[in-house]
Amino acid sequence: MKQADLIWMNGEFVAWEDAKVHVLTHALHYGTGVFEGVRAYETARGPAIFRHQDHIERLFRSAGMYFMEIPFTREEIRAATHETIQRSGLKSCYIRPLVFRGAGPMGLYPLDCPVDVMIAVWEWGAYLGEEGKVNGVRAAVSSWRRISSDALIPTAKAGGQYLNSILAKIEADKAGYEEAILLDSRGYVCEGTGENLFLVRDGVIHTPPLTASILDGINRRSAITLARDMGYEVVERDIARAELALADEVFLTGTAAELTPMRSIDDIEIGPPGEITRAVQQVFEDALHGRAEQYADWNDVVPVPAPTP
Ligand code: PPE
Repeated sequence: MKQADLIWMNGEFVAWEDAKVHVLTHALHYGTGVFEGVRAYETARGPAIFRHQDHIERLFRSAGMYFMEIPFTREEIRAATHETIQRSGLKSCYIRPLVFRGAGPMGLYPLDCPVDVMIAVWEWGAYLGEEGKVNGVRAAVSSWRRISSDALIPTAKAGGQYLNSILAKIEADKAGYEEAILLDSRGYVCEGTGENLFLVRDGVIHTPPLTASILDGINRRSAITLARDMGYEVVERDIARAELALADEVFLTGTAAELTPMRSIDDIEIGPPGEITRAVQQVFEDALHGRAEQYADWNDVVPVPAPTP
């Protein structure tokens, strides 16, 4: 992993190897942290962060739902992210902002612990493999159901919640699959361990609605917008598990996974990436890399620092 030399921690830059926390950090024990996964791409206008403002907004919303007050403004987080990328010298990178309950009193009541913030960047290639992005991944429906809104907050990106995805991911890997698909508590299709899911049938694109306990993915929203602009019909509705087997095409979206086609589910062949998946993937990649004029305001260009005289 090509990493940056510096990590931004609570308003200062520290060396990558010195970005440490105390073992009594509350978030280590109870998962009381919220985070984002963001990507910056090399574009003709310089490195540009895809839908940066939307990620910052979600970070603040996730923090708020766990009563964490972020001791920086949205604009400060944005500027700190820009500077972290500038100082890293990376042209494209994955960006991980994390807001977490730091070292303080132990026990479940967290509100007396400090709120710490860090931003790290590194180079991260194709999340589900380069081969998977081109030819599709093999997935299985998990025996674990996705966390539901009567026990946790599916729309929040909180560390502790990810133990759910982690159980599903390990199970899928041990069974020889690249990814898991979780159903929601009612048994409808929800999402992957770190991606939203779309299926295509008879030329129409379908994706589970927010009420199916999904994460309100930023790339999901982007894919919906792009596909509709391309003239496709996109329907947000509950999807029964058996519909996965009947689908003509299935694909996943997420910051890390970008747009990754699915080749088989539970050993039922879907086949190589279909026409609609490839068409949407193409425009999506153009938008990520700042090549799509129509979506240029999705690219937050990292300013080049003025040369020191
Ligand atoms: N569902 C889940 C559970 C999820 O974690 C992600 C992102 C998505 C859907 C897609 O959301 P969005 O990135 O806004 O389109 N998963 C992040 C974490 C991956 C990781 O391994 O860490 C990501 O893609 O960055």
